[in-house]
Amino acid sequence: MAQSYTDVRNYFGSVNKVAYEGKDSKNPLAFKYYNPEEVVGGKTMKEQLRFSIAYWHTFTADGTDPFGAATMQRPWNRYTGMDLAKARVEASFELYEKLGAPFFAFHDRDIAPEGSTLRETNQNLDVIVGMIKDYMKTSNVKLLWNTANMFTNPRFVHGAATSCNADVFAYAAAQVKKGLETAKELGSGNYVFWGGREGYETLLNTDLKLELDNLARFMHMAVDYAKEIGYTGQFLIEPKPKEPTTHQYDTDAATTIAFLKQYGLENHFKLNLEANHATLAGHTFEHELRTARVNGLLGSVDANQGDPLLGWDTDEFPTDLYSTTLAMYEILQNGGLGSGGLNFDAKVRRASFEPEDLVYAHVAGMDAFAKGLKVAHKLIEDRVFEDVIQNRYRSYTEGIGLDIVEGRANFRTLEQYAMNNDSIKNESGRQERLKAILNQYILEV
Ligand code: XUL
Ligand code: CO
Repeated sequence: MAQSYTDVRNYFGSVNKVAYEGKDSKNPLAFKYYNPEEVVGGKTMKEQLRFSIAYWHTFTADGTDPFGAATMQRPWNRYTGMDLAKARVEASFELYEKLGAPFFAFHDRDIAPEGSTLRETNQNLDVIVGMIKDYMKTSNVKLLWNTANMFTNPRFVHGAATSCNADVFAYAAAQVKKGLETAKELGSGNYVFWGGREGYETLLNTDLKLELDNLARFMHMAVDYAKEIGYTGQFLIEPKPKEPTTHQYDTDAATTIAFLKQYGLENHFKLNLEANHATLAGHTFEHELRTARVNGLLGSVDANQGDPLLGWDTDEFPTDLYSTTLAMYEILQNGGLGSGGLNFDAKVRRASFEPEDLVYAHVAGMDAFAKGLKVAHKLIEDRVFEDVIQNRYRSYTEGIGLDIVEGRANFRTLEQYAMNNDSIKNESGRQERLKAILNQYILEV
């Protein structure tokens, strides 16, 4: 344990280090499926899952919503200002260690309060980054990613890199510059861009082309600066279709990939995909992961889930085994997440206000992904879907199909073929049978 900066030494006093007890355990503070050292698919679960805790939801958020005041009981809230920031660091490392979480993630403004000038804000940041660095020396916890909060302060009312106001663009650049220095200082594996206000409310006052060009200019400047200071972590963009803006430019995986390719950024960025952002975009989580994967751009995951009855980003802890299984299927097929991980961008419900709820929530999410990993691994090992898919597309492995994929066919040769082939036969897609098999695996693995 590093030096104590406050007089509280134990913020989660009633909680011991969470241990794996197996699926029959009734202990709410034990893992039922997540066994960090168990090997699944040639790596330990810890290495496969690379769990990360989100600073903003777990240590900074207070439970306010658009209709109600703060509800969260947080022992560190007895402090204010920089003392509060320091207490949060202590509490955070206590929780990482108790949960055995190997990573964490933060926005700059989660960890240190803004001062009255940018210079003062950066000084606050330096103090807390120094403290985090100290804690990292004596723990095994690493920074999965950091990012800049360029959406809370009123200066970002029209956006950051896509603001109509060049002074805001400059401020945002200064903020990301500092963020990249922080990433280097703390050895962050990745640096994330989530453009919460990089979008628009109405086209009636928006120069969409200039805003997109400026966003790309900003990203190129970030790439250049990282190179200049020797920061070698992976850049990630996190798509979301809307909220807080009506239309966010990085709408979904496909739109973001098109943006990266349009502006020559595709070799510098990958995607950080969030389950609830996928569903807000009208996609499944696995659709987003697959789209990134087949384009070689799957970088990291914000693990959570939305509520199908609510239309907004509820950021619930992931407990849906179908979703975690199909997500892990994509991640395993991707050969893992490289420097990325599964970051719980998830918050306890406003009514789950006790500190212990934070532990229950993470245990639930970690177990749900551990089970998903095991099921997905077995599905892949047994080639359940691979064999079905291979067989379904077999017409492209010979004859006219092979001519198509190998570039020997054209409209003339295809017309000739079709003219002589009036009895086309299709086969069933067997969707219901496949879903029943998926159920069997989830229930039995
Ligand atoms: C917002 C969201 C962010 C990003 C980081 O919906 O997901 O917390 O993950 O800015
Ligand atoms: Co997120």
